This record gives sequence, structure tokens and C-alpha cells, in this order.
Amino acid sequence: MRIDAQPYDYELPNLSQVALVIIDMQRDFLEPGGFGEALGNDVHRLQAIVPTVKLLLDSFRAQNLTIIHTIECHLPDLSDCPVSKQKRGRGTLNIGDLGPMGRILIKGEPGNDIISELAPLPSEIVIHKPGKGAFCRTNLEVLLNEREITHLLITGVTTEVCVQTTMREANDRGYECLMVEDATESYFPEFKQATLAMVRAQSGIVGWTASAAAVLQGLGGVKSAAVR
Ligand code: C5J
Repeated sequence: MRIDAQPYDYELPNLSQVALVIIDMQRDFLEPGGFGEALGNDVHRLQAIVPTVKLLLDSFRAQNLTIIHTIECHLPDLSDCPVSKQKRGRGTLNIGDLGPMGRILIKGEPGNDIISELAPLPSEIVIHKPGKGAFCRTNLEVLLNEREITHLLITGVTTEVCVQTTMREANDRGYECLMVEDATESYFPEFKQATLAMVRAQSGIVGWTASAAAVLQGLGGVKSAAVR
């Protein structure tokens, strides 16, 4: 089974070894009043990928495959937020400050929720992560190993921050990673394009990129997946 990808085809094993990873599709990054806007960004740019991420999510759900959502967040007392991270930004609101959707990037606050269109089902894995990368101070690697997942299809926001950091962390841990081109977005279009180019340069030094249509076509080649 293959996905038509860059820089060359991405080979998929048994689908029970593949996970869809959806990074930080949170109100704090996609809606006005959250962290993204406080840092001076046009959050509407990110909303364009929601239907595409939903298509992938629906396809994974239909085939009963592993789905992992991540949420960038901190404990209310900020004990898991390095001072360096908390102080950085100099936007109108910093991490922990009270905004229109509750405290910025604090676990359990309304703004910290995943947007309603992509809300996780109880059967899906949700990783609460204090870093940009999803492996930093989380149990993600343990969960993937328990399920014998080897291949990650990575989506979400923002391309050059949490998505790219997660993909690099995963690559170094031995996972075969593919970034879905039209299911990731940045506040900076040029950063998105640069990230995609960096990933697939040098014969895929960090992994592969492909369109969601190519991913869906590749997945569609299997009628029923082994389910863990
Ligand atoms: C950022 C993220 N940009 N999810 N977080 O702070 O990319």
C-alpha cells in the first residue's frame, strides 16, 4: 500500500500500525481572543484547513484506525511551564493571562478546547503537552509503542512550530512520518512552504509530504483494517 508523496512514495504497512496525529487544533490558536491572536496573528488563516482535517478524521474513524489529538496546555499553577516560555511573546496576553476565552493555554479553559468540528471521541487519544513537540514530557511514545504504531500522518497547526517540532521528535524516535500538506497551516504562508520543503529535502531527511487526497486514496486501498 502506497501514498503518492514527495520526495517519493510513502509505503504504508498494515493500517493497524498507522496513526493520524492532529496537532493543537484548539480555539486558542484558531479563534479570535486566544493565544494566536494575542501574538498579533490573523487566526482566520488557520481555519481553512478544518474541512480537510475533518475528512481525514472521518476516514480514520470509518476505518477504526488510531487517532491522536494533541493540546498545548499548562497546569493552572503553571508549574509545567518554563519561565522562559511564559515570559516570551510580548503579545497582548501571555500564557496564563485571562482572555475572552479564559486563561491562555491553561488546561480546561474554554479557549484550550479543540474546536467543536474536530472534537475528539472518547475512544481517541488526547495528549496534553506542555511543549511545542508532542513527545516532550508526555506519554506519547509509550502509547505508540504499546499499540505498535510505526507510521504517523501528521496534521494540524502551526506548521513550523508544533507540527514540525513533533515531526522531528518522531523522526528521531524512528517513526516514519508524513506531513499532510493541505491539513496543516501556519500564520505565515512562507513558513509553511519552507517547512514542507525542509521536510522532503535531501531525499526526505525528516520524512514525506503528500496531499490529503493522496492520503485518502492510499488509505482507501484497504477495505478493512486490523484494529487494535
Ligand atoms: C504555537 C503551536 N505556535 N501549536 N503552538 O505556539 O504551533
